[in-house]
Order: sequence, then C-alpha cells, then structure tokens
Amino acid sequence: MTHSTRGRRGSTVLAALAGIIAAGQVLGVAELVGAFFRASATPVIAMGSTFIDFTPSWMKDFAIETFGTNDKLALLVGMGVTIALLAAVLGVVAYRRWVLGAAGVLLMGAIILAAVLTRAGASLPDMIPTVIGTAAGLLALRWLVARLHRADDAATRPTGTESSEAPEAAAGAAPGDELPRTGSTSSAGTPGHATSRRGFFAAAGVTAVVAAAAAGGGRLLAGARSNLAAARDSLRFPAPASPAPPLPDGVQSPVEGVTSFVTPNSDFYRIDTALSVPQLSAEDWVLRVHGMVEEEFELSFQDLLDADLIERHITLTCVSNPVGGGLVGTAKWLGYPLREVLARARPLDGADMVLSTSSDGFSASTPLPVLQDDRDAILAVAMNDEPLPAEHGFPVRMVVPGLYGYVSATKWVVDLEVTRFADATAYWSDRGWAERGPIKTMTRVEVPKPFASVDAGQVMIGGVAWSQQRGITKVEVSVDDGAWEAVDLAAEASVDTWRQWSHAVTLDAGLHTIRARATDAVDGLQTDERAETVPDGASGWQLVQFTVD
Ligand SMILES: Nc1nc2c(c(=O)[nH]1)N[C@H]1C(S)=C(S)[C@@H](COP(=O)(O)O)O[C@H]1N2
Ligand SMILES: [Mo]
Repeated sequence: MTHSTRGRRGSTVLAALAGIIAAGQVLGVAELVGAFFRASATPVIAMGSTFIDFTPSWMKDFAIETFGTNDKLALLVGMGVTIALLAAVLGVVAYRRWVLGAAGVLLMGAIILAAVLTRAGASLPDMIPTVIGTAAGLLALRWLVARLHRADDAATRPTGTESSEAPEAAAGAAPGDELPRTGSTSSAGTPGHATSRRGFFAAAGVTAVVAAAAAGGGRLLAGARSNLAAARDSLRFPAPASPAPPLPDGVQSPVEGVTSFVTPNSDFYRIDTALSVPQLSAEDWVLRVHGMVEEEFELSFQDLLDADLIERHITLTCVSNPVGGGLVGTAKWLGYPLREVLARARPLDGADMVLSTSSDGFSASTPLPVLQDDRDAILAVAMNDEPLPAEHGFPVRMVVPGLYGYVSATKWVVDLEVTRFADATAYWSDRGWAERGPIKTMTRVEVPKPFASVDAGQVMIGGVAWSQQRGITKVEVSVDDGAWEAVDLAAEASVDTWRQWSHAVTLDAGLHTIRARATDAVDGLQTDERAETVPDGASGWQLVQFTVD
C-alpha cells in the first residue's frame, strides 16, 4: 500500500510537470507559427497586452513605481508564474481525468483566442498560431500523461498484492490504456516503475526541448523577417526649414552628476502600453485626419518629408512620474507642426479636442487649441538627429510642449480625429486619469542622491526643474529645514525645456536633508500640496536625505 501511495503522489508531481511542459509547448509552437503573423497574434503578447489594458490605474502606478521601466518584464514574469500554476493544475486534472484536463486546455486556448481577436486591428488568420499551438500542447499533454500511467501500471504490477490500486489509477485516467504504447522502454528484467518513469522523463525532456527550440526559433525568425531596422537606419531627413535655436552656453549645471541637458535616445525613459513594440514601416505609414473637419485627408511619411519641418528642444514628462522620479527627458525633435495639419483640415465649430490613436490602439485626448496655437506641437519624425527609435514611436509620434505624454505624445500615431471632449474619451481617461494633463511645475534634486554619503566641507547640490510653456524663474533649497535659499539657475534654452541649477553649501558630518521647490513665470511657486500621480500628476516639494562623512 505505502509503496503504491507514494508512487501515486510522485506521479501527481510529475503530472503537474507534464502540464507545465505542455503549456510551454503551446506557447513555443505558437511563437514559431506566430513569426509569420503580427506580434499580437502570439499568445504571450495578446494576453499580456489584454492584461495591460485591463490593469487598474493603481496597479499600473504600483508597477511603474516598483519596477520602473522594467514594468513589462515584471508583467511577463508574473504571467509566466500564473500560466505555470494553471498548467500544473491542468496537468494533474488531465492525469486523473483526461477528458476534464483536455477540456481545460481547450478552454485556455479559447481564452487566448479571445485575447488575440480583441487586439486592435486583429483579423481571423491571427487565430492560427494559437490554434496550432494549442493542438501541439494537447498532443504533448496526452503523450506525457500516457507515459505516467504506464509508469503507474508498471509500479503496481510487480508487487502483485496491491493490484487493487491498479484499476483505480487506470479508471481515474482513462487514456492510459487506449493510447498507442510508444514501446521504447523494454524494461524486461528491471523493476518496471523506475524504468517507466525514466520513459516519462525522456518524453518530458524531448517535449521541453521541442518547446524551447520552437520558441527560440520563432523569435529568431520574427527578427529576421522584419528588416525595419535597416530601413530605419537608412532614412535621411531634409534640413529643417526652422532649425532648433542653438543651445545657449551654460545650459548644463556645473555640478557633476546632474543629468545631461539633452537626454541620449538610449537613456530616454520609455513608457507605453505596448508589450511588443509596434513594427511600422515608414513607407506604409499613413496618418488619417478626419472627424469634425471641413477636409478629411491622409498624410504619408513622404508628405511630411516634403513639407517644411521644424526642430525644437522639448522636455517630455510622464504623468506617472513621482516627485523626484526619472520619467522625464529632453530631446531635440524634428517634425511637422500640427497647427499646419489642422489648418488644412479646418475644424468645424464646436470641436475642442483631437483624439490621436496609435497603431496598437492607444489613444490620447489633446485640447484642440493647444495644437493650433504657436507652441510647437509636432508630428515628430526624428529624435536627436536620428529617425525615431522603434520604442519611441517610429516612424511618427506626437510631441506637444506643456502636456503630459498620456494626453499628447502618441507614439506610432496613425489617426487624428477632430472631435469634442463631450463625445470621445482616450485610453487613460477611460481608466480613471484626468481628461486633460498640463504638466505641473516641478524640480528634482539629482546631487547628492537620496541616502548618498558625501565628503564634509563644501557640498555641491544640483538638479533640474521644469515648467513647460511657463518657464522656470527660481529654484530654492532649504537645508536641514533652514531658510529657503535661491540656487544658481543654469541658462534657459526655452520655456519648453527643463532648466538646470546648482548650489553650494558647507556642511558638517552627520545626517542632512534638502528640500527643493521651483517657481514658474506664470503661476508662481509650485504647490507644496502632496498629490499622488493619479489622476493628473504628482505634486509637492521633494525631500532628500543624505549623510556627510
Ligand atoms: N502608442 C502609445 N503612445 C504613447 C503611450 C502609449 O502607451 N502608447 N504612452 C504615452 C505616455 S504615458 C508617455 S509619458 C509618453 C512617453 O514617451 P517615451 O516612451 O518616448 O518617453 O508616450 C506617450 N505615448
Ligand atoms: Mo506617461
């Protein structure tokens, strides 16, 4: 009895393993087949993207605050763990009652298909990777479960006395006997159990290797099939009709360790809902302009290149940036003014918003007047003298000075609808964030870093402040709750870029705190009222603690 019970318990663990391997088979095979489809036709991307769309704001915020720009990796890891747990359960169910287990696998397949088919721009053929993957997973599971039952049979047979266990096990798992015996383990003289389990492990190993190879092959194939990188790198832009005003001397804070005034593309923060970066080609790109306008039309990438482009330094900021956070960056953007696009479209009376939509279904609501006034809201095609990096919106994105990215900076933009706030809502406003998102005045202490230790004597403090469209006129710091002292502001490039600053203090050894606050040219001192990022951006004065040795 004991022998057999122990055997059965061990088999349950192996059945769970079989479930996990079969799930790997589903995902791996779907990844391979999916190389011939768009990324959102693969189960991982479709389910992950759907999950992202349904993530409540607080969870999105938690993810960004906890994992920063690794939030997508965290999601994939979380998804992996969840899938593995579900698959383990399905493996055990399939081992006990094949029909139930198989039904569970098919249900999972159906859920994945629902995710695939509800992605923006999905079509029926997008089902193919999941259908083939699910079939492969089902076959793998059946094979592995059959090997397990054979091992169980072999375990009970030689002991004889416990033959009562055998029918039970067999009854609980119908397929065992019906399956073709893949008679590789001719375990003639040896105790059957161990040998047959060896058979299971061999099958499990083969299946796992096939799954991994399919997944890896799929990734390679998908990469090879997309030659966007080469096309992107070979793009050349005409000289801008209106080049960026040269940066004045002294825009960079003299304090060592303060962020560089222009953020290199590779360091630029990235925030979006895209689990796989949309792969658009400049050649095929079209922007549809429509809605409450007198003239609807489409623009191609070449139309933009043929037009008069302008180039500006603009500081982009994310509404999810906590006080002191890093979701802000400055780049030199080249693009076509949106006011020109709208001048051609001629919005109808009553329109007050432009809903911009990306190829992957993200949308932003931008007040119409902001896109028509003389601030330089653009359809950007280049970032710091390079075509837009894929993850920053290649081939075309919006950049709007003064507004948080979630209401203005649509990457991979393909559609502009002139409409009214009363008639349409955007991606994040549907999820509890404010409809409008002007950037709040803010400063960030960058040196010393929080909890850093610095040498006693003269301590250099440095940072950046931003108040796009209004301009920074003053930054003050208070050391150890002392009087507020104005810092030295670095040169201002424009009201739409951040402004750096520096300040020297003499400090004794011990624990110290710095508080910092900025003043802008229009609304004055930034509020000290602490606000969370939801719904329209964090506020409050930053506090940094550090020690002097
Ligand atoms: N298509 C698309 N565009 C998008 C987003 C998105 O999720 N999808 N996120 C917006 C947000 S919240 C911000 S802050 C900026 C960030 O731009 P970046 O990743 O180039 O820094 O992009 C905006 N544009
Ligand atoms: Mo954002």
